[in-house]
Amino acid sequence: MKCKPCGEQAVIEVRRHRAAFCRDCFLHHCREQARRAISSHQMIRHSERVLVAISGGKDSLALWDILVELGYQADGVYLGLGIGDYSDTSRTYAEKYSADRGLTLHVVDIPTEHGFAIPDAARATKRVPCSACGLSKRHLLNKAALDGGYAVLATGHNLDDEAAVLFGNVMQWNVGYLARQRPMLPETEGFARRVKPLIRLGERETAAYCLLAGIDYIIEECPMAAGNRHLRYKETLNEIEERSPGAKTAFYMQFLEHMLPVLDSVAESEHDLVGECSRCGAPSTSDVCAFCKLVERSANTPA
Ligand code: Q46
Ligand code: ZN
Repeated sequence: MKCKPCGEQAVIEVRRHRAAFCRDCFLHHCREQARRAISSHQMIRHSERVLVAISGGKDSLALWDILVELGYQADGVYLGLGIGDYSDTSRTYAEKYSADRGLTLHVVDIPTEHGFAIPDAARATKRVPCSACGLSKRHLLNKAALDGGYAVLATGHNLDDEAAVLFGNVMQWNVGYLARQRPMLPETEGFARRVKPLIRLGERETAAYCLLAGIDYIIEECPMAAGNRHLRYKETLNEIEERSPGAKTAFYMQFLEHMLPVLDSVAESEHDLVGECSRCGAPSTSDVCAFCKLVERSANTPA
C-alpha cells in the first residue's frame, strides 16, 4: 500500500477517505482535519488561550498535541474522578505528557476538593455513574476555564463519540439535546465557549495518531463505562459502517449541515431560561445548581 499524498510506503489505511498514509502524512492529515473543523465552525482564534480537558486517554492527548502543533496556546486540565486505579493511572499519563513537553496541566481532584468520588455520587443519586460524572465534568471544566481566564474549553470528542450521542438523541427524539449537540457552543453569561476540534477524526485515527506521534495514553476504558448505552450505540454504528464505509460520517455531518440550523430556535429558547445558582453562582435553571445538589447529596449519603 502506498501513501496517497506522497507515494511512500503507507502505515495506515483510512477506508472512509479511501486513502492510506505514511507516518508523516498521517500526522499531517489528522492536524489538517482538526484545522478544518476549527475554521469551519469558528472554534478558536489564534490570539485566544485554550483549555483542553485531559482524561489521559487517546482522544484528549491527541487533541492537546494537535492544538499545540497547530500553534494554539493550549493548556490542559485533568479532573480526578476518584474511580480507583483507573483515575490514578490516567492521571500519570496526563502528567507525563505535559511534563515531557513542558506544557501546563491544571489538576482538579474531585474527592479532595469537593468531598466525593464519582462512585459515591452514583450511589447517592441512585443513578448510573456516568450521569453524576457527566454533570460534574460539565460544571468543573467550565469553572476551570472561567477561573483561569481561558476563552475556550476544548474536549476530545471524536466522530465516533458524536455519532453515538447523535444516534441516542435521535432514538429518543431528544430535541433539546439535539439542539445543543454542536461542535461549537458559543460563550454565554457564565459559560466559556465549548469546542470539539476532533469531530472529523474517528477513534481509530486518534489512537493511530498517538501511536505514531509517540504519545503514551491509558488504553483501558473507564470501568464504569461497561454496558452503557453509548457503547452499544457505537457498536451498532460500527456494524453499519462495516457494511457501508462512510455511513457514520454522513449521518453526523449531514446532521450538522441540514438539521442543526433547523434547531437554532430551540437552542435559543432553552438559553432564555438560565438563571444563577444561589450557592456557587454557576448558570442554573433552578435556585441550586445540579452540581451543588450533587455535592450535598453525596456528603449526606454514607459510603
Ligand atoms: S469517565 Fe465518567 Fe466516562 Fe467513566 S464514569 Fe462514565 S462518564 S465512563 S467518558
Ligand atoms: Zn451551584
